[in-house]
Amino acid sequence: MAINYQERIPNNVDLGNDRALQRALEHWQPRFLDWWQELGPEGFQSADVYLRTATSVDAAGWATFGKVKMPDYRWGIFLADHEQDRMIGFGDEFGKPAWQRVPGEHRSTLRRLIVTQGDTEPASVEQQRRLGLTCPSLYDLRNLFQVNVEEGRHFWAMVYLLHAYFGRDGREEAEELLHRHSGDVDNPRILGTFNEPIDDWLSFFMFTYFTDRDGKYQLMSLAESAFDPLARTCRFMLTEESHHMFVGETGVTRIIRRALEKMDELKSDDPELLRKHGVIDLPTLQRYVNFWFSSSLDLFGSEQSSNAANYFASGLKGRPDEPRFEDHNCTDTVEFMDVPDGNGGITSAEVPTRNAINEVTRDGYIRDCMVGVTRWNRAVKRAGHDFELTLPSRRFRRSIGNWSGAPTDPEGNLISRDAYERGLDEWLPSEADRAYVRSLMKQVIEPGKMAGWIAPPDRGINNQPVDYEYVELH
Ligand code: BYC
Ligand code: FE
Ligand code: FE
Repeated sequence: MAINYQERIPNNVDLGNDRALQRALEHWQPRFLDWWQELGPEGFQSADVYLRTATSVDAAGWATFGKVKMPDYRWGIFLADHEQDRMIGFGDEFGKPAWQRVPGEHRSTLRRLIVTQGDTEPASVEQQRRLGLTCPSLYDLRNLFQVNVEEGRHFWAMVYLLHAYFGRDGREEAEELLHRHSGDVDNPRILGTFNEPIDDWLSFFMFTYFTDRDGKYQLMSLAESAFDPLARTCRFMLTEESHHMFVGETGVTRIIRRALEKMDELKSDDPELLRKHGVIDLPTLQRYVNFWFSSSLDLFGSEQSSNAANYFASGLKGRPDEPRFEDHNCTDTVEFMDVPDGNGGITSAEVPTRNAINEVTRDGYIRDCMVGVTRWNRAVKRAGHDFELTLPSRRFRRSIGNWSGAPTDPEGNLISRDAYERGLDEWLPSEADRAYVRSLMKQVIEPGKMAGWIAPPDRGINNQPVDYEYVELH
């Protein structure tokens, strides 16, 4: 297959003059397209979708809007602009020049980090592949597809690094990324959350709010990497990530708005009554928050991690916004954290900062998650209701780290296993909740129309009206 490189694969990595990379991509690209057809958005491959495409990294090119069929989307390869004389910003190599090639001693660790990041991108597309069939509006359908094609591009971004810097091993890993599948019992995606099904739009908005935000924090950590091509790749990915979280935050805002309207109309906050009128009650929303927040917290890894310490020491992975910290060495400091003492109590552990990097990153993430929750609560309060959404404790329902398997309530109090098992029915979406939410999922595709459980957005995309035909179905 002949590829016209500048046209077909927009890039700023001089792909047109890199024969080895061309050969690797020529082999991989048709397999990517097969994967997209098979496991990408179901039922919409021939629709014209109003999409943003990155054609360059400058202000004029990074967000070019137009209607395209998704299989014709131009998945490009972009690195943020090269920074002259960039220095390593943390760890044992602090102040030395950033690496333009992969140092032999870090090769396998770096490859593993890139593969783990790369694995999540196609996983999310697989998780979301059937959502188009139940979209609440054309506006939302378009946003789903925007997220999907950009996760596809993030997949390309990691495959580019594997192809360009890791030789044969890298090419093999790039193949494997197409073979693991979300939820596959024999060959699942690497990280837990990316094997959870997303078969309703409430889960989609929760995922883009909570799980894409893990993406933001992991990309910020990798954007500090001493391996300059990885840092620059992640910096550009972050520009796209903010739209994904916007979709999640505004999606939940619109669900709340609709619920509040109904509560006013009915003069009631009775979940049963609200359900009869086809909206999502706030306690149900809280249970979905509990599920997706706790699941996403696990993605940061263990609170005490020698892996994280090694990444930091060797300069592979820093902390989000590393320049904001005063100490970039972190050999003389400790962090304190609560851990279960093994006898039903809680004790404080002193952990060398380097080993606590995952927890430091998680702290920033939790603060960032709170911002939207506070905004949601303000809307509820302004409407005159006293319901408050909360984030559960970071100890709640964890499967990774110190609190893994420790039975706690959402406030983080250790409780008996029995009480925990019983509590879960009330704290997490029940089968009945899921069935109810699923029952609302009916496709609405008339331009400007919204499903009854969600309010319209404040504005359209790229200054288009809300009733613009964002997706043309044929
Ligand atoms: N599930 O010391 P530990 C995104 C493994 S999201 C399963 O605790 P470490 C996106 C770990 O690999 C961002 N396994 O933690 C969002 C290790 O295995 P080995 C994705 C897990 O090593 C939405 C062992 O447990 N990017 O982009 O510091 C849509 C002990 O490890 C989990 C990244 O994650 C888990 N939750 O790992 C689309 C960045 N957690 O070595 C996209 C790359 C840990 O013992 N990954 N393990 O075999 C990393 O930086 C790190 O590997 C982790 C933490 C953040 C995952
Ligand atoms: Fe991504
Ligand atoms: Fe994303």
